[in-house]
Amino acid sequence: MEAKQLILKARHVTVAGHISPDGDVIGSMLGLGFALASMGKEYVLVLPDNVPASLKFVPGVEQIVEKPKKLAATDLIVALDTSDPKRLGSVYHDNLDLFQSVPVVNIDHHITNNFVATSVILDSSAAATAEQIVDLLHEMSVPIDPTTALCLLVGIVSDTQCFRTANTTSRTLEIAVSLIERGAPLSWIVDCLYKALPVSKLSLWGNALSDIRLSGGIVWTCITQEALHRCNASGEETEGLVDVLAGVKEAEVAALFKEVPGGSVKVSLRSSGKADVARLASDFKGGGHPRAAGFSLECSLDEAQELVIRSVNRLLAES
Ligand SMILES: [Mn+2]
Repeated sequence: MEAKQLILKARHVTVAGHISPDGDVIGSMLGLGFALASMGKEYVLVLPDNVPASLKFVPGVEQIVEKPKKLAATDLIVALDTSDPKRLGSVYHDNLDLFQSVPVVNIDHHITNNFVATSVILDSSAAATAEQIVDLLHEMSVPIDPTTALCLLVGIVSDTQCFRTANTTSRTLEIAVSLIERGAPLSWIVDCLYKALPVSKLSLWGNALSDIRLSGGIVWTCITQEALHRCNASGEETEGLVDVLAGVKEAEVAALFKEVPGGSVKVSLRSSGKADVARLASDFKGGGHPRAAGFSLECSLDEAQELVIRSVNRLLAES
């Protein structure tokens, strides 16, 4: 059965998002949630992590159940912006029986998608999952009210970094226009997302940027646990730093290495287009898009840098 039929048929829908939630997954979850409410359906929104403080401005965000223990009975699970069930974290691992027994719809735009579900809507040409939700609501003839439009525009603005990424298409802009026409306040959203720099974040970035390295076509830097403590910054305040590195003129690939407690390193990669970093990320069991991808390594910061810089060099030589 198709996704829209599954949604139209369900009375109670569980909408799930991915670990390290971003503006796209939160905007998409809330946008779909408000639409489900207007269709007279019961729903619950669940995340395996906390909503970052920077996204608390999105209307309805208090409805999101963070790190639920066990999911309640439901007719349908909808996993958003999630390329792999593992990206649902504990929401998936602690509810395997439920995932086996009810239909699952996956709506995603990552080219590395390998989600096996009852119905998968995969559109790697969509700049954001929120864009896909707009299409789905149109297909189901569900009207989009101003609050729903706002949430969905948050998803599009944040995944395209304000309509600047390479996957921003004329279709993305058309959908954004339709949301603005339905009452979504674009400049307010942009202010909420981008005029919101805490000093701790800037001092962390300053620290990391003063230690920037460039070799071959790669620019990179690291965030240590020690720097996070010293700057009084939270782990989520590294969000966006790799995109600053991606603006470096001399580099084809930008990398950010973030030390995680417990002995692992989170690697975020950006490419100016020559090298496909999604390919490299999938070699390391991660995922993403050709120009933006990430993965984790169980090793020290030094080892991670050595391994990744070598792999990126090889990738650049091949492309
Ligand atoms: Mn997304």
